[in-house]
Amino acid sequence: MFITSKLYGKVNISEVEEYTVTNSNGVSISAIPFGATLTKIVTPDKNGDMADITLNVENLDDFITHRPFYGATIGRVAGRITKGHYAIGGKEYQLDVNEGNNLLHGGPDGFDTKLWHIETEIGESEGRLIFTYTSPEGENNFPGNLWVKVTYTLTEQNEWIIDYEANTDAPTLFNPTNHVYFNLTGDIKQPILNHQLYLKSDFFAPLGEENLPSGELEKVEGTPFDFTTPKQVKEAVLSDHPQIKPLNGLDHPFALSPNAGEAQGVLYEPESGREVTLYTDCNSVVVFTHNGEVDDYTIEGAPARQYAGITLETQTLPDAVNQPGFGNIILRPEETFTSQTTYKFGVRTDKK
Ligand code: G6D
Repeated sequence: MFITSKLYGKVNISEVEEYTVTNSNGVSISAIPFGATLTKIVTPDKNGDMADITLNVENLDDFITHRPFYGATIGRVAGRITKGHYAIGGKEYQLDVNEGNNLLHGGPDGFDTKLWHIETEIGESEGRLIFTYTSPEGENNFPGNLWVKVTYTLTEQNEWIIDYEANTDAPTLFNPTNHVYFNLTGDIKQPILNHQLYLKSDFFAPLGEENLPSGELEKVEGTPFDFTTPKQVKEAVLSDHPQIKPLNGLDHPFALSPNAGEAQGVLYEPESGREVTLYTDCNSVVVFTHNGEVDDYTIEGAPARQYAGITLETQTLPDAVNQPGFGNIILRPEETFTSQTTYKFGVRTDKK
């Protein structure tokens, strides 16, 4: 297990290094302190060939200019907050909005736009990248100062473990996620449509106007949202379901009932044999299938293609502060927020 670093880019006069943790299997994760952003995950396929299984921009300037969220830590609140507005105990709060009248992914100056502090730790069987950031009172008009720590751990068992920890000095909101996009083929020119997905989820959250959750939870049974038995992603993404057709794919929260140590999902790609197993203590995972080509920047000489990656964004159900029954994202001064998500990388030699 070892950690290396190299110059990745510059933010004004600040140099930004990319840190890479590599284990004895040759599996590695790379990340940068800008946005506490994951930039690469390299794993073997069934022939032992190594490749980066994530979608990301090629340089920091594109990341800063276009804010694609690829691999970024998202916060204070992932997803959308209706009209950027909420009330706690009768007190109303108005946050900065950045997608029409709504707040998306933490607002105009979300966590992905910030330069975090980074420390590294190396042990026998684990390597850690420890990111910290202080979000000042009033940032994106959120109340309270917020101290956040996000730790990326790579283990010898090929797990990327994300630990979140946060404290505040006034009641505020906190619902982070990581916006990693997987493409297990190792080639972002290949769509993720033939990836196989399993989700231990019996309900999904339908979206209404402006991609805001309707507040309902609908059974997946009998719909393209049913991944309780593994199936190809394209069976949902290319369906005519009224929740999918208008979006040209998935962009939906799936409700989870997590039990410690129990897999909540598996993403598998048969040609490479690569799989990622998801564990989390969150009550949902947002699956977004990169539903349109993005030509604001190029990756490997071409625009980021439609279906170039698929996210598994673990979090509390979106807009929870406004949707009864979606969970609690209020963080109070007397509390410490902790949450853990693990992506475990593996390979299958058969083609099942
Ligand atoms: C779009 O609606 C989707 C979001 O879910 C996604 O996170 C973002 O693009 C990158 O806004």
